[in-house]
Amino acid sequence: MRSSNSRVSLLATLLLAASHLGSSLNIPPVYQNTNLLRTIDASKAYIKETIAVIIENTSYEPQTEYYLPILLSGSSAVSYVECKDKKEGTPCTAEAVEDSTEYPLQYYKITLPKTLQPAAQITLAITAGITGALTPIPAVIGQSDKQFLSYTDAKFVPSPYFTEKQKTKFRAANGEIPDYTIFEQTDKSGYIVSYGPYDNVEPWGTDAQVDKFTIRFEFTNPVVYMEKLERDIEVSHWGNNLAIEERYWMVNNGAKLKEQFSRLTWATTSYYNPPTAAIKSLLFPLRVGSKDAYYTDEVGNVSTSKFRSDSREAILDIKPRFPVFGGWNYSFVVGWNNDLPAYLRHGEGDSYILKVPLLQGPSQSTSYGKVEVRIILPEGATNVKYTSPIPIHKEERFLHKTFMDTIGRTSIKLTIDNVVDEVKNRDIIVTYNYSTLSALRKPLVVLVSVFSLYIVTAILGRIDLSIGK
Ligand SMILES: *[C@@H]1O[C@H](CO)[C@@H](O)[C@H](O)[C@H]1NC(C)=O
Ligand SMILES: *[C@@H]1O[C@H](CO)[C@@H](O)[C@H](O)[C@H]1NC(C)=O
Ligand SMILES: *[C@@H]1O[C@H](CO)[C@@H](O)[C@H](O)[C@H]1NC(C)=O
Ligand SMILES: CC(=O)N[C@H]1CO[C@H](CO)[C@@H](O)[C@@H]1O
Repeated sequence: MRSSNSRVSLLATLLLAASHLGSSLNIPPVYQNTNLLRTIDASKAYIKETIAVIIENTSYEPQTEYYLPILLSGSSAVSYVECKDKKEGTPCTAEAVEDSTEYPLQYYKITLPKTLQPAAQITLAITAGITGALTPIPAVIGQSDKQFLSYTDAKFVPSPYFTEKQKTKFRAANGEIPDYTIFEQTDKSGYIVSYGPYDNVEPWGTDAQVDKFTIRFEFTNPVVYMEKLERDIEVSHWGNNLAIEERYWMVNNGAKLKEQFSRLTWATTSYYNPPTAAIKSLLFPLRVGSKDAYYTDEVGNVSTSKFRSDSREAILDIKPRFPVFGGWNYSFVVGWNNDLPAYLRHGEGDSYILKVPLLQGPSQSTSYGKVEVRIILPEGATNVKYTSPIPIHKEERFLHKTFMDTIGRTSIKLTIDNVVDEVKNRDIIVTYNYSTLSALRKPLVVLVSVFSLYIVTAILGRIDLSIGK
């Protein structure tokens, strides 16, 4: 993790190691964590960590910035960090900051929702989604075996500040927890393993000794991971339609299947519908009013899907052609239509406001390696702006050409890496200008094509093509 290779920075790193685990950020010790509760929720296919902390300004200056390091063990990565004032609900920003540290810590700089005066306190609620932190142990299991996942983290919550009192609660997916590290003040009750309360914990790592705990628990659900999702949102003023198509590259990241898959065993046990670590079906809760849903894969239309849409709900229930076991992958496409007026509003002049979910996806807990959302607007749409509910990592603008298009449709492609479905169903707001003239382009093109076709036919009709009558 140490990136420096020149002597000077090595020296600097060594000097800093005496303070905060070699962090090059030089974080001033201006706070104390008065009371901190960390909750680690492992009931999903990824980790949701929540930190509720009362912080106090122990300096002589008003403060606005607070630092939070997150420990990344193994192949884990932070998907998102969000923060708010726990009492008033006002959001605060959390941004990842670069530093060179001896430990795999990712530091976040949190800008407080309001300036904290000396001796004043504020309670922060910080949530983080962490992917790749759950390891199946054993890594390989039989078709009807139970699946167990393992999680490792630091006993004390990493913090560059002194912590007066802290406690950690780990919530497993169910009560079957065969192994867990036991320290002083360790308790297991039902789904929860808790560590602490621990009093007067020094800033993390100053004593160089970083205790870790490992918890292994049963996980009866598949670990659904979409390596990639391409989501197209296509607006048609002309057709008064909003079309959504999603192309998924799915993998089950759970324990791998030991022997050959036995369809017979599967068929006989399926009758009792036992919990399984294989992906048997995926349920897509769509927005009310969704229609014309379809589901295809590499082979073609898959008939084992159900779609139900009424005035209260719209649900697409798909069943892959085979149960997707650990280590297996499956690619498929789903799509549906919606009436445009439910998503599009006409603003001032020739401006339009589109409000549509950035991410939808299945109801089973899911994480995504890469999400590419393409928003395809009509031909001639200009002045495109958007407000995203989550940070976008890459943006591309292009013209999307299809049948009967002249200049191509105004499109934007937004790429987001490492997403967890915690952030799904939040709307992206896209505004653009679209003039009446542009709106006439489509019917004009159609008219002109039909007319030219007519002329050509008429001309051809007059030419005598018959051979020597
Ligand atoms: C695809 O399958 C669905 C579900 O059985 C069926 O309703 C639909 O007609 C099929 N579509 C085509 C094009 O075969
Ligand atoms: C899916 O599995 C096949 C066969 O094991 C492999 O060749 C392919 O690369 C995998 N695709 C993905 C997206 O992992
Ligand atoms: C877009 O429409 C708004 C509202 O009519 C107008 O104020 C603005 O100038 C337009 N922008 C462009 C680039 O046409
Ligand atoms: C200027 C001031 O009031 N500083 C205070 C900041 O908070 C610490 C701890 O509460 C106090 O000891 C300081 O006096």
